[in-house]
Amino acid sequence: MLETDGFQDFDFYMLRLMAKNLCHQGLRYGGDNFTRELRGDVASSETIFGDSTFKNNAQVKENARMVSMSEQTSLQLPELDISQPVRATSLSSLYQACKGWGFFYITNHGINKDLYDRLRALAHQAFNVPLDAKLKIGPLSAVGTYTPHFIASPFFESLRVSGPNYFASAKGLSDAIFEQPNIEFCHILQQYGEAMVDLSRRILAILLMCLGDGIETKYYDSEFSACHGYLRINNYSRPEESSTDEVEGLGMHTDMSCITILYPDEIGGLQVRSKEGKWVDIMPVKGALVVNIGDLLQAWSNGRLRSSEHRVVLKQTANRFSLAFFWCFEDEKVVAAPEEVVGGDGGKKIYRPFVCRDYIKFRENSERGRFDKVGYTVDDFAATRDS
Ligand SMILES: O=C(O)CCC(=O)C(=O)O
Repeated sequence: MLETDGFQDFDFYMLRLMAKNLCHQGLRYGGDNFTRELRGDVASSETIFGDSTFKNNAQVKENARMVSMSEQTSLQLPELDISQPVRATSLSSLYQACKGWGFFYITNHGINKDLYDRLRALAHQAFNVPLDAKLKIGPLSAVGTYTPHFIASPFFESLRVSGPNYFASAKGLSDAIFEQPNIEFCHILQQYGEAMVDLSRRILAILLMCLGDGIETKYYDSEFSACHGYLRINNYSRPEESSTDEVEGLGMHTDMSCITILYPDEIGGLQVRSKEGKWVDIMPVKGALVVNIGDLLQAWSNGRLRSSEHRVVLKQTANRFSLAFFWCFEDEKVVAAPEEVVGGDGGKKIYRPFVCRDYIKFRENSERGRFDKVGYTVDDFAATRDS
């Protein structure tokens, strides 16, 4: 439960909470440059919210300027046909992509376009209910499945649906926000959730093959069979004022998953940060889903598979929509790279073993790490001192 500092008025509290978040951790939606700007120029949360709406103030323009200043190019990533048995050449290019960028595409994934279109339409209805209804499942509720605007970014809101029973989770959400029962919403999310679980298992098995002969056979069941997943439905809205500048819709972060499967829309805007710190576009590819490595698999693979910092920039006036499915170790899992996996990298363990729950707590409890945003990553939490 969040500490309310004794404020009785919920709206006022939410504003303070948002402002506090923005100030304390230097804008999860703003990136490094903007962090410095904000800390230097804005003395208090009152300054941010002192006048009318946030969307029209100078901070947004400044944020847009910062995003535009970054150098951007786009990236060619391998497309893995997940419907076919994997070939040695595919494994090799997949491994290179995962080592270098932590991102790749999958094709022939079996997610029917009609299913996606229907899910998108129903999600649109869900985001369009009055804010009061959404806040019934917001950050101050027992479930916390709705993240309102201004928590992760002024332009971002999301709904979370968790497994293993996606129907039940979606029902809890839909009963709270829709006036009438919406069973179709629950069925569609169940179908999507179950398809994602199946895909996650297949992708993970292939990624283990990348780590060496016999790794998948030896470790898939013992290490990964208790994984679980949740879906985050992301809705991005542009600031109202028309501008050609880009704004950051979701700030730089790494995912606290083993892998994440993203169904982006056609608009684009996802960017990955290179090892040298440059932002590079990951363009949507028709019919393909985007997969990225999360912190837990980076740690388990002894850093051989990279969990990259990424973000979303809004380049067009249209709203943006995405579905991000996070496939994670169970909370009580001790994450430790096996000797054979470490051996492939010179034999030195670069992370100490840690309990998954402790890492999640570390991210959630630190101002800079909360809401999945970067500031702290698994490197800050578990890297061995001499690595
Ligand atoms: O919307 C996107 O393209 C990316 C979403 C994302 O990074 C996340 O939900 O963690």
